[in-house]
Amino acid sequence: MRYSLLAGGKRVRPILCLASCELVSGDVSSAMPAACAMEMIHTMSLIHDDLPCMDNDDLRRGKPTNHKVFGEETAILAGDALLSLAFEHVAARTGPKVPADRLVRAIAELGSAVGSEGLVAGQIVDIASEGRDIGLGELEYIHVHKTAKLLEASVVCGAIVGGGSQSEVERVRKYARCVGLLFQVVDDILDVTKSTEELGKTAGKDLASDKATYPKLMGIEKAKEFAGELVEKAIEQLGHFDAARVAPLSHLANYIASRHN
Ligand code: GRG
Repeated sequence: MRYSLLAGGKRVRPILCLASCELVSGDVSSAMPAACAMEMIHTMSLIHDDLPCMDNDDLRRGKPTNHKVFGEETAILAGDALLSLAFEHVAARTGPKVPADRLVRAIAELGSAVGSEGLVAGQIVDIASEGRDIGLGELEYIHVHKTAKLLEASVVCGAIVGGGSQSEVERVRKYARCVGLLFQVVDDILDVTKSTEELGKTAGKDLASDKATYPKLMGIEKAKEFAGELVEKAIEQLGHFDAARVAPLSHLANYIASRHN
């Protein structure tokens, strides 16, 4: 559990959770257990995604994958235990300043982001799409569920724990939906541009591979335009909030749009 959780990574989900709590003028220390839980769930999904029965990857965050080091049985159990610890951590460690009804709402958000309408839904459709052509609608479904749902839960839980009103929570949810999709569109663009740079080739890895990606389905220029529209739409949602508190989330949207890894 420690090996994968502490292996590095950008920590985008916990940062989003804390920034969202700050946006609604909440006490950031109250959102720390939820922020850590997001990273635990994200890490468990990476451990399971890398397994031989899933993507069968050897490297993650620049290190050998969990199952390569500890074996498949331990990797599965480490993932299961991280998932369970995430819920225990939020429930047991969120301080008494957060009213119980808010805590329960945050835990429900977390559960729905992970289960059969969240990460698992995205993964199962992704697996079912292997070896056949898919369109933009199905690609979006996969990314919304595999990637955007947990980003959404991170932002929404930060706002709930921070004491945001219902309308504030719904605004940050819209922000997160745009940022979640943006995250994946940029990932797909980076796959093309990075492999083009690394290999010195004109066609990037993903344009050549079978996997459906935004650049492959809409072309690289249109994918970049789409990313630009998503950033604008995300930042638009922040217009309603205190301008002095908006900077972290608006910079994060721009960071996700312009990141290089
Ligand atoms: C939840 C029970 C349960 C199972 C999980 C395996 C699985 C089902 C879902 C796969 C989810 C997955 C691996 C989605 C990809 C998400 C993604 C964009 C990963 C990369 O995120 P970054 O770039 O990575 O934030 P770092 O390493 O920086 O944290």
